[in-house]
Amino acid sequence: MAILFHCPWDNADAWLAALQHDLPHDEFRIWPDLDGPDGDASDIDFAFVWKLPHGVLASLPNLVGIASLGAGVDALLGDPDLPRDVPITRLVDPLMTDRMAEYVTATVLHHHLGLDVYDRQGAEKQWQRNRTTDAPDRTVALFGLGQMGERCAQRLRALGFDLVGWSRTAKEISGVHCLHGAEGFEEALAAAEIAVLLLPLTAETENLMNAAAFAAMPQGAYVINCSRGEVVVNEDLIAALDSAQPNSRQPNGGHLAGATLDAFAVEPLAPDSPLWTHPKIRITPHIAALSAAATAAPILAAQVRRARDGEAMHDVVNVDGGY
Ligand code: OXD
Repeated sequence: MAILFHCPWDNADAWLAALQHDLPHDEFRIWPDLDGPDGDASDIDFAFVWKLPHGVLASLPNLVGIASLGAGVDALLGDPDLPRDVPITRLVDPLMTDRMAEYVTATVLHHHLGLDVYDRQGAEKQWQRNRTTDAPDRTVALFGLGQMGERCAQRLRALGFDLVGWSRTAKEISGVHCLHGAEGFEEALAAAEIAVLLLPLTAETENLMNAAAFAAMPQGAYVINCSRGEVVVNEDLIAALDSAQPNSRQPNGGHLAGATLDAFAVEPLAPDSPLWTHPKIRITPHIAALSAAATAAPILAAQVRRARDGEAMHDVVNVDGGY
């Protein structure tokens, strides 16, 4: 059998080598070559893909499974010709979950300790100590309570932060005040001194963080987007960062104190995007939870074996739910 592989990243060769190591008897067909040296598309029964052009999966008549090479599946689900009867899995790798938790912890601490403000003061050679807040007095709200949200909660709880969590449906996580649904969303926003976005991109989450949501957050709140660019309305974010606050104790005014953004609707972020140059926005190039070939390959190989043996695969996406 053959596996279709499409990994438009700079380390595609490392991925292919790791996958070939874990699936030594498979032939890998690298998009756009669906036929291989002497076969055709009907040989392909599995696809390991990231941002494959729409319609390709529908042209594979013998597919038994599709695996995303990343945690998110919105690009796959956005294919209007997606074969609805073939199970799709998201990549759930404990290494990626740990990487996300490290990124979120570092970014929360950076703002919590006021290092973002000291960076700006330093650029002006300004020696000034600012008011401090202790972790139990700082509320971090995690929007999205999947595996990554839960791991972030564990790490932040260990540091003593007050934690609120929000998800579409009810969840329970020890040490986290869990909220859900539309009413819970308002309560979570009102508490969110630091909002961490870990939501999948769905019809409900697109543009969720808009002017109304930012206005509902406390004065001086900070936003960390590790989900998808489309979840945040950038113009509204910039307006909330720039809004005049004459009585504010924030050194640079604005309803929001700042934002760290790791995901964008179009990547790479365009050079002329105003997000690059905004003094209160830090950009990272979608690195919060990078997937790693060495740990992902055995996970993906096990999914292939399950599908070929007629067993249910793990971490199967709910196509109608969008994640
Ligand atoms: C993602 C990833 O889905 O980086 O964003 O895996």
